[in-house]
Amino acid sequence: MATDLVLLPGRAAPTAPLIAAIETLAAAAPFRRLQTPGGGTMSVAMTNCGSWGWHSDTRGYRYLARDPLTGCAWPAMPAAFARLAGEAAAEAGFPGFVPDACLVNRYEIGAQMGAHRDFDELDLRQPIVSVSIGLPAQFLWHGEQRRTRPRVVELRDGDVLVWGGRARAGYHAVRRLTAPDLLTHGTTPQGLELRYNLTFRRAK
Ligand code: MD6
Ligand code: FE
Repeated sequence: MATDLVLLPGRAAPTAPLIAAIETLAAAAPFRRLQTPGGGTMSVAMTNCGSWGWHSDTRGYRYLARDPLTGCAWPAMPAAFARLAGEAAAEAGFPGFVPDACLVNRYEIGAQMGAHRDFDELDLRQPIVSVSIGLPAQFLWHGEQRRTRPRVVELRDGDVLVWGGRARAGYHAVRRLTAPDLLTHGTTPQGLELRYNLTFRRAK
């Protein structure tokens, strides 16, 4: 794995309490499929919690203090989320990480995320902590150039990926989510037929 891209396998397990918290916050700030600046619709549904929420529409990418769907502030970040993110960052070598934004991604079967860089935060010395929940996914690390053939990182339920330093500005993507292989998985975690990803950032 690239330097400064640190996988903490199972660090967020068990994920049932995280799923319950996601369902609670999604009741206040519903999942929605955002428009891309180019006019397309993302296949991943998103919502946020914390002081800032990541948003995309035809005007571009940015952080907003209020949910444009409801006009309300984003739901507060659960204390357990902030603690998990801070502890995982410290274990990966980034002490003092205090997230003010948590983007919640929901992938149904068939959803994917194209290659991108996370570049909308003010201080790129701050890491990102990413928590995977539910179905496994293949995370694709391209690195400095979008066209570089990616390294594949399998992200499973409860895995935490911490990302910072020289890796912070790298291109990455998530391969199209496929139906679980019942031979290798038996049943899906908690019967979840989808994947959630929490990405904790310091936006401002
Ligand atoms: C995902 N994650 O895992 C999408 N970005 O569903 C990301 O785009 C991401 O996991 C920056 C840092 C970590 C990530
Ligand atoms: Fe990203």
